[in-house]
Amino acid sequence: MTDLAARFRKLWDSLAPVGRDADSGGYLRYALTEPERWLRAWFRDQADQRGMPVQEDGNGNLFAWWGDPAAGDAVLTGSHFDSVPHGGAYDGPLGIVSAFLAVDELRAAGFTPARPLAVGAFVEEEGARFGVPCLGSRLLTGEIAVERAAELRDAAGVSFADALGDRPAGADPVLLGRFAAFVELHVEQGRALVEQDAPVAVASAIWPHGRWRFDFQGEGNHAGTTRMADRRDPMLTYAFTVLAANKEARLRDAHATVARVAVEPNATNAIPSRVTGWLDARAAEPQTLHGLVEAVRAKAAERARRDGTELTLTEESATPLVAFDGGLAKRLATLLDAPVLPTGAGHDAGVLAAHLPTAMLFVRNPTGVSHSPAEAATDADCAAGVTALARVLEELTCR
Ligand code: HGY
Ligand code: MN
Ligand code: MN
Repeated sequence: MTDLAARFRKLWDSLAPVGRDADSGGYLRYALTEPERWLRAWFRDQADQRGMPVQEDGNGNLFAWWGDPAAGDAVLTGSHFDSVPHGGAYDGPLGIVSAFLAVDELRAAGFTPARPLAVGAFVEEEGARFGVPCLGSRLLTGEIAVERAAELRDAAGVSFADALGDRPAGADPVLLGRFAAFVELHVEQGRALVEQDAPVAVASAIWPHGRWRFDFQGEGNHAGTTRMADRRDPMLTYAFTVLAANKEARLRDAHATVARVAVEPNATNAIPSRVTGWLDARAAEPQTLHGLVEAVRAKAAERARRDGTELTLTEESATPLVAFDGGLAKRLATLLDAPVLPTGAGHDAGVLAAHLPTAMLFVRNPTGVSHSPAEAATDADCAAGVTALARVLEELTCR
């Protein structure tokens, strides 16, 4: 194992156990809960060890600075700590651990950046607790209203503002204006690098994607005394909609997932009064995504008419097609002699890309699996990712 791989493993092991579920092996690192707060303290400690002052932006995002923030033209790197329920180890934290190690690599080489460099940790990237993905970066950039963000609530009814300990500060154009570029390193969520036998890639684009909430209202009643013909059962409309989403996505070579459902009253012997399902839909092209969601809506509405139920559809989050800065992607792919890949996964880099030149680096994931305990990366490839990130940061801050 090379020295860098060993140093990666040592730093990785310092946070790997935090929030890990002993049964599933997956992670339960929801934003601003105890495990993620431990990781935020770890972030501060790592920054302190490197003499990097930490700035909070009032939205839950952290920024560790190498150089004077007021000098402007800074290069930001980093990612997020939070996970989906029983998510993998690498999705998010790999970008933050790699960023601190890249700083170490640059310093060990005697490099001093000509412009400030910052390591960032964005809050609630997965949206697993408060329902809106990239909440921290959307707040920083003003892409979500503070009032809406403050009132987002988790399953226990705790608001984001309460979890944060204050009303979120919202857009910070002064801080955002201090960044000239953002580079996020992330574990690949697919097998393209395995197939191309390369440890690192540069991102070209993020598919347009979003989350839509389908509320089906029916009539609660007794499971044993209600004739089938007399029922207005929202579970039927929900079940049909799940199958319709799968079919319409296959017809369009798009992706549709209904993986979260809430049932009221959720009792074995009571016909539900209400069923809520969340659709995660993604496609390579915006018009394909729009067509997919509209087709699912129309099929759900048609079935609701037949079932005597009522459908309410709410768009909870939408991310347009993100085409990363082409010149930057090409420059980095040439620098690293790395392939260029699109992704169907959303990232804070996808939000920031609308505000400043942004790039992503992907690190090979042997399983290609993500949002699951099966997500993986080898120490050697993670070390290659650190080396690549250090080279990119040097290239972007050397003048
Ligand atoms: O859902 C996504 O694509 C990202 O992991 N938040
Ligand atoms: Mn993720
Ligand atoms: Mn992620």
